[in-house]
Parts: sequence; structure tokens; C-alpha cells
Amino acid sequence: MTELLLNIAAISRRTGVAPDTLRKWESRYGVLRPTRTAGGQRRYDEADVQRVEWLRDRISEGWRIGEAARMLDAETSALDDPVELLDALTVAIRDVDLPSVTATLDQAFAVLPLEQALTEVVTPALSWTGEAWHRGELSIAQEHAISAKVRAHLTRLVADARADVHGVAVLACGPGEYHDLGLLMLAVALRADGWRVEYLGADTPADTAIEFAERISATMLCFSTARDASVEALRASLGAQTSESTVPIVIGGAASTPELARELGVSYVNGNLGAAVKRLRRLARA
Ligand code: B12
Repeated sequence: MTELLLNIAAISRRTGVAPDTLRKWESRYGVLRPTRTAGGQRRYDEADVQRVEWLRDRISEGWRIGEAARMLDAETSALDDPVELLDALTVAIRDVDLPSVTATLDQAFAVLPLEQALTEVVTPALSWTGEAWHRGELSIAQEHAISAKVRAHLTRLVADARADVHGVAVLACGPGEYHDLGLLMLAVALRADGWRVEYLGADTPADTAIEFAERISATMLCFSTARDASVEALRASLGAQTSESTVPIVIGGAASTPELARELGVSYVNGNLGAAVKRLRRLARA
């Protein structure tokens, strides 16, 4: 997954912080470290966006920029290793310490490249949460609260108004499928790769998703299934419609298989996030 970099106008639009202020924060406080193009133009990554948003939020709480910059420095030097971040997040989840869940997620996205934050921190933390829930160690309410925090974080990353370079992807969980956070992580990765993403989320009947994707002339429609039961529901719901769809359909997620894709006449993509994004990009070009 090659992360799309932002120029100063784009990061300013996304964060609501003026370009002059961003330059000042960089030169006076050293809180941003954009790379430069051959022509000397600044380029910002997702970690820079997170830093700017973090500083902006502290300033709106009444901190001075100098104080906020020192706090950011202390936070980022405190924890920047994915293994330690995952440990901290798991402890916060186990203790249902929701402010620490939010702070640790903020920290992970601020200090790690996006793909690493998603695959080495968020994915194992989600699996840990789900398994603790399955073992009865977290109540339904606790799991919902934690999932809601993760969802809010990821949704913010998807709602970013960048240009759509590779096309428009519509993402939906199949009918009866409520494991939506894996698909939301794919949405974040596609957005960072330069796609416009329309994320429909859990339990979406196939016919309405196809109709929607056709209506907005999407480049592709992706369905996710994590459970065997929802594979059956997707098979029944997609049925004969795949040959009539004018938008190419892709299935993925832990319970999807190449055999199901062949049977339905659609494409199958899975594997780690980076590889999945590359494969979807190739499919879009084909
Ligand atoms: C977290 C979790 C939950 C959470 C869901 C939170 C949420 N809203 O997403 C909660 C606790 C709510 C939950 C509930 C249930 N769960 Co659950 N859950 C899990 C768990 C532990 C992790 C899933 C996860 O989030 N993984 C992390 C994400 C990032 O990975 P991912 O989903 O695979 O997605 C990645 C890729 O697959 C890819 N991807 C995903 N979709 C797509 C689509 C396309 C097109 C592409 C290209 C790629 C792609 O992108 C992601 C990033 O790489 C798994 C077990 C496990 N360790 O995997 C069980 C598991 C999936 N759950 C299971 C079950 C049975 C349930 C329940 C039915 C349990 C029950 N008895 O009530 C319920 C009901 C849910 C429902 N109706 O849909 C079973 C499914 C078994 C099966 N094969 O049928 C599993 C495997 C547990 C088990 N071993 O039995 N669960």
C-alpha cells in the first residue's frame, strides 16, 4: 500500500488549520516533519495529519501552541513501538479504560505509518477484543463501547476529502454480517491509497448494494463476509444478479473463498491489507 501524500493545501483543508500556521508550527516548534519533493514542495503523511489534528484539538481546549507541542513531544517519545502500543491498547481494552483506548489509538496513528498502525496494532487488538467477548470476559456492552471507539477513529480517516485517483469503491458487509470493522479498515487503506470510498457497513442486502453502486457509477463493489452463515446469505442474496451487474463485484473477508467467487462469477481478493489494496487497484485498471 503506497500511502498518498498530501500537499500543504490538502492537509490544511482536511484539518482546518491554515497553511501559514502549519509552516509556523513546523519552523518554530518542529512538530511537523514533511518530506519535500524535488521542487521543494512539502508533502505530509497520515501521521502528520494526526499530529495536526491532535494539536488543533489541544488548542481548542485552551492550551498554547508551545505547551501543546511539548505535550505532543512527551506523548510521542513515550510510546512509538507497535508491540508496546498493542500491549497498552490491550490493557486499556481489558480494563475498559475508554479514555486510554482513545489516547492509545491516537498515539498509534500519530507515530506509526498507517498500514503498520492498522495491521500491527488495530487488527490484533480487535481480535483480542472479539476473543475476550467470545470467552465471556467482556460483556456485550463493553465490546460495543470498544468497537464504537475503534469505529469512530477509522470513520474519521475514511471521511477525508481527498481526490479519487483510482476510482470509487463501494464497500458493504453481506446480509446478516455484522463484523464490519475489518471492512472499515480496508476502507481506510483504500482512502489512503487514493480511492473515494462509499462505506455501507453491516448487513447490506446484495440487490440494494448493486443498485447503489450502479447509480453512483462505482468502479467496484466489495462484499465482506466473516462468518460461514453470512457466506450462505450472500450466496442466496447475490445469486443470479452478478451477471447483470454493470459494476464489477469483489468478495473478501475471513469466510470468503475463491470457490465461492468462481461459483458466483465475481472476483476474490483477500490477504493482508497492503496486498489487498494493490490487487484491487490492478482489478480497477483491468
Ligand atoms: C471481533 C470479532 C467479533 C466482534 C465484531 C466486531 C465488529 N463489529 O466487527 C463481535 C464480538 C461483535 C463478534 C460477534 C460475533 N461473532 Co465474531 N469474531 C471476532 C474475531 C475475534 C475477530 C474479527 C476481526 O475483527 N478481525 C480483524 C479484522 C481486521 O480482520 P478481518 O475481519 O478478517 O478483515 C481483514 C481482511 O479479511 C480484509 N477484508 C475484510 N473484508 C474484506 C472484503 C474485501 C472485498 C477485501 C478485499 C478484503 C476484506 O480486510 C481486513 C483487514 O486486513 C473473530 C475471530 C478471529 N480471531 O478472527 C470472530 C469470528 C469472526 N466471530 C464469529 C462468530 C460466530 C460471531 C457471532 C455469530 C458469535 C455469536 N455466537 O453470537 C457474533 C455475531 C456477529 C454477526 N452476526 O455478524 C466466528 C465466525 C465463525 C465462522 N467462520 O462462521 C469467528 C471466526 C470466531 C470463531 N472462531 O468462532 N465477533
